[in-house]
Parts: sequence; C-alpha cells; structure tokens
Amino acid sequence: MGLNITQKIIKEHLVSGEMIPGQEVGIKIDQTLTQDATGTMAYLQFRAMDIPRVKTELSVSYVDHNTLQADFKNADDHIFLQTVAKKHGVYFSKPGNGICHQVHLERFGRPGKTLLGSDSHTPTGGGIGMLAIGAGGLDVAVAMAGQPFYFPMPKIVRVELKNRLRPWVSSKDVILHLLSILTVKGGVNKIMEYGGEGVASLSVPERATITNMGAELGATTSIFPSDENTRKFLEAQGRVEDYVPLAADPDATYDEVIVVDLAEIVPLAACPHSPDNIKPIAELDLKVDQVVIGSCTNSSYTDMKRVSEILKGKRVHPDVSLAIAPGSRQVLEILARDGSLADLIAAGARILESACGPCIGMGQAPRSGAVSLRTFNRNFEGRSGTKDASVFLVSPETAAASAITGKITDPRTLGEYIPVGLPERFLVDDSMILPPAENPDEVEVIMGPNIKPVPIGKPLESTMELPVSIKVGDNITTDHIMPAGAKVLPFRSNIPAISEFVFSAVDPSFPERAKELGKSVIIGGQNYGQGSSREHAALAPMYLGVKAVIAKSFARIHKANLVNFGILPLEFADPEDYDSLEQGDVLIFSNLIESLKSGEAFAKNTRTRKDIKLTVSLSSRQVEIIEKGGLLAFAKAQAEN
Ligand code: MIC
Ligand code: SF4
Repeated sequence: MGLNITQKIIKEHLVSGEMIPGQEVGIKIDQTLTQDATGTMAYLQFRAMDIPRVKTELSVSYVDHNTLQADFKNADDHIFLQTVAKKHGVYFSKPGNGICHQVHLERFGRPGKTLLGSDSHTPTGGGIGMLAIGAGGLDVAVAMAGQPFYFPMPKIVRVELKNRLRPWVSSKDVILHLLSILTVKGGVNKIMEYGGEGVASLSVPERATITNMGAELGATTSIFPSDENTRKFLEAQGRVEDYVPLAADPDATYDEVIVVDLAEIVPLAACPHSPDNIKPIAELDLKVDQVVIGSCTNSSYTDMKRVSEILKGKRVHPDVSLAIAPGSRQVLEILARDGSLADLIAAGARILESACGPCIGMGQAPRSGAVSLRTFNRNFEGRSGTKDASVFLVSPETAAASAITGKITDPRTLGEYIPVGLPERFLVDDSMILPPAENPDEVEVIMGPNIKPVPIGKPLESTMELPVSIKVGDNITTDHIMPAGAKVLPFRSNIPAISEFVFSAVDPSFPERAKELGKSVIIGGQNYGQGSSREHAALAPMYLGVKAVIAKSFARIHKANLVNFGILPLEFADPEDYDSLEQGDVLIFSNLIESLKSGEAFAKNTRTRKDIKLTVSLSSRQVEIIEKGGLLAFAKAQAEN
C-alpha cells in the first residue's frame, strides 16, 4: 500500500513503535533548533546530561525573543548561549540575525529531514517538506543527546487544495479559514498534510505561513510536498544540493480528508481573543490604532516586499502607528538594497529589529483599549502587553491597506493586484551564524548571576493528599499559566524568580498560596495548556509544588512537558465531575503507581466524599518518567546504562 509524505518520513526515522494512530512512536531527530527564551534551560539540561557534543546532524541556537536589553539579564543569557553552543557543537545565530523559524527555513531546512524545536512554531519547516515538530526544551536537549523523540502517532489529515487564491487573498487567509472550521483544538494529535492542485500555486514562504500557524490548530505539525517550488526556493538560497523531491504515493491513504477551494477564500481576520474567532474583513468596521507587520508567520521577503509595494508613495494614516519587523537580516538587507526599506520609511513605518518583538510583548504594547491589527499567529488576551487591547490577526496585505486608511480595510479594494515573486537569488551572508569550536576544551561557558540551576523533580509518591490550588476554565493557554513579555521573559533561566508570575493574569495570589500549601493539584477544562511550547509552564508550577493537573483534555506539548517535569496529567473520565470541584477541596489519591499502569485512577474529594474517576493516558515510558520524578533523571539514568 502506498504511503503519504508523513508516513514516509516517520518510517525512515522510526526507532520504536508502530505507525498506528494513538500509539507511541519514537523517531530519530536529524536537526534541532532552540531560541533564547527556551534555550537557556534546554542547554542547562543538556549539560546536566554530561554529553560533550550534540549527536544530531545539525543543531542551531537562535536569539530572537529576549532581545530587549533593559539590564544585564538578557545579554547574559545571550553570551551563555553563544559560549555553550560553541563548546557543544551547536551553530549560534546572533541576536539581529532574525527569527528562528524564518532563518531556519532560509538557511538550514531540508526536505525529508526531521526537526525538533523548542518552540511551538517549529512546524514552519513543514513549508519546505520537513517533519518539523515543536516540543519542550528538555525534549530538545534529549534529542541533542542523540536520543529519540517520542510522541503519540498522530492521525494524518489530507488537506486537499483546489484551484488557486484570488488576487489580494493570501496564504494567511488559508490558515485562518482552516481555523474557522477546525478551531484551536481541531488539530490536536493530528498532522495536516497538504496536497492537491493548489499546492503548486504556493511558494515555500507562503506554505510556511500555513504550516507555522497550523500550531494554532493544536496540530502536531503540518507538511507540504517538496516540489519544483521547493527546488526554486533552495536554488535561490544557494543550496540546491539540499533539494530532494517528496510526494505522497498515488494510492496513499489518510485518516481524514478536508477539501479547501482556494478560489472561495476571502480576506479574513482572527478577532479577539482567540486565533479561531474568524470573521471576513469585509464584515468588520473598526477604526485602527496600531498595525504591526512581522513575526514568524508573516515576515518573509515576499510578505515584506508586497507591503512595501502597497505603501510605496502613500502615507500611514495620522491616527495609526505602523511597526514593521522583517523576519531576518537576509530579508532586511534585501529590502534595504532594493529600495523597499526606503519606501517603508517614507510611508511612516517604524522599523524594528529582526526579532519576535511585539509578538511576545517585547515592546510596542498598544495604548489602552486600542484596536491593533497584527500579522502574527496569537491574539490571546494580554499577550500584546495591554490587557484591554483588541488584537486582530490578519494578512500583511490587509495590514498594509488598513495602515493607510486608518480602518480595517479589505485589500481587494486596493485596485490592481501587485504580484511579487521570489527573487532569483537571495542575498546570502551567514556571517552572523557562528559555527561551533574546533577545540571545545578551550571554550569557557560564561554564566551570569541570573542563570540558576535547573530544579529536579522528586519521585512520585503513591499516596498523596492534594489540595486544589486553583480551578480554571477551558482553553487555558501557556500564556495564562506562565506569561511572557518584557518583564517576565528575562527570568527564563531563573525558575525561583519566574515562578512568582505563575497564573499572574488569572489569579496573582496563586504562587503565594501554592507555596503555603506545599503540594497541590490544578483543575483545568478543555485543551488545557494550548499555545506555546514553554516548559516553564510546567517547570515553574513543579517548583511551586504542583503534583498533578486534572483537566477535561490537554494540549499535546503541554501534556508532554508536564510529564517531563514529573507532574501527573490526569483527565476526568466524566467531564461533569469538573463541576463538583472547588478551589480549596482536598483530594486523596492512593495506589497511584499501580493506577498509572492500569490507565485508571481515583481521587476522593474529602469535602463531598465523592470518588472521582480519572483516565490516565500515558505510555509505559511516560509512567516510568513520572515515577522517577521527570525526564532529566530518567534520561540521565538511560545515558549511564
Ligand atoms: C510564543 O510564541 O509563545 C513563543 C514565545 O515563541 C513560545 C516559546 C516560548 O514561550 O519561549 C512558543 O510558541 O513555543
Ligand atoms: Fe517569536 Fe512570535 Fe514566532 Fe513565538 S510566535 S517564535 S514569539 S515570532
């Protein structure tokens, strides 16, 4: 029987398990990437494993999140990352060189390879035909140590693209359209594999916009075939030798099929405060205060060039602040050399560094009550830095059109379409990517005072009495659990300090209470932990004594992170039991170790006397990890064997 693209890549990398949806598979990882906000922890964990040099084909460390240097902390992390990379065989992309996913696509992505990244938007690499998966930093550290990456074999969904997009409709609108159908949990434990005649009309950067924001569907990853367009992109990047064709066999089968008629898609927006709250632009009538163009979703050369063509000779509306962050130094330099940057500046754009910037709340927080249009992938409440701002996620075309008019504007009103293609040849200069040292023994790893040791979990106790420290609702994001932004991000390598911010936007008294309780359990609703891959959303609660989370359902990466730090992820067998629980209730768990193996556990609520039935969906490997107190202890033990 024929194979689809995903099965072909997994089969070639399979180390353990069978490709049956739901069963755990282990795959060999060819490449890894980290960024600075998750990377400091990942390299501390890698060092704790005592392995001198990474065992992957390629590992790259990027600095793109914490680039605001308000004091020594972020700069200290940068030099730590630079020296640690040099010592342990990792390439280092300096601050200013660009956003990890954009640079990785340009300079390192290779069709058919596996990529594991400590960032949830790692699936950007699916645009070039990689099996690119986001994970917690510890999973990436373990992959750098040469061990497989384990995950539940997802269902494979074929997304059949028919026809082609109409003028002024972009690939951002395609993923917004899919979010409107599938919602933020529609892709959990699924891989979206694109195919059909419409694929040929999309360039690699356009495909990467779709696979990038597939993360918002909750999907394990998304992938496109590798074809003539992939070859052209690699050739323009001066690395045609990395090209290999990759397509599904004609008789390949899929678990599900979704058909999307590209010609029927119109410009769309994700309205506040969720990426799946989709409306057509034509139905929105709002004055706009801020427009921001950039982020790993929409900051390629073609995105920026189209924006500059729209703004050329025009002026940004007097009431609008327009900020633009090109995704990489390569993009910025081409724009500078071909004159587009001058057009953007002349139009009144505020040009930002090539980094995540406003996407992660590092500057450009909108004014109180503002309407902000952003070409990003997440619009969770407060993520922009302003709690009462209304953030709409749109395409670069919609953003640019609206910056001129001062209100949300359908780009189809701009007149004749301006086609923008890939350049024949990108400007290639890798001088800001530093190779690892040839004499690693001579490299000293520099650690500033804000870099604190990684806390290690304790082995699981079979009987526990756990008070409920907080009860939250559905779709709680990791931004709720462990916020980002300019104030909190500098503490990513200091768990005691960052743990003071856990749930700060939901209930600022949480850290104090959790510490007072000593040990506790969190109660969550559906899709608990959606969004980012930040393992700090598990690590900091672990530090505060959280031993278990009981939820109606979990997002994939967060669930894996909980396991990695020895926190038990348990699901309600009957979701209605959620209603019977209150903050302050005390739950008694007994015979936990046996229950984990049997797949079923019980918690007795001492207030209501009710026995709550819980489902444990963990592999035997995960049960062992939890018993040992987390993956670090487990991986160390394995490496020693
Ligand atoms: C994000 O977009 O939320 C981040 C910041 O890139 C995160 C990683 C992090 O929290 O460091 C992600 O998406 O994984
Ligand atoms: Fe950076 Fe935003 Fe992309 Fe996360 S989503 S990697 S913060 S640009």
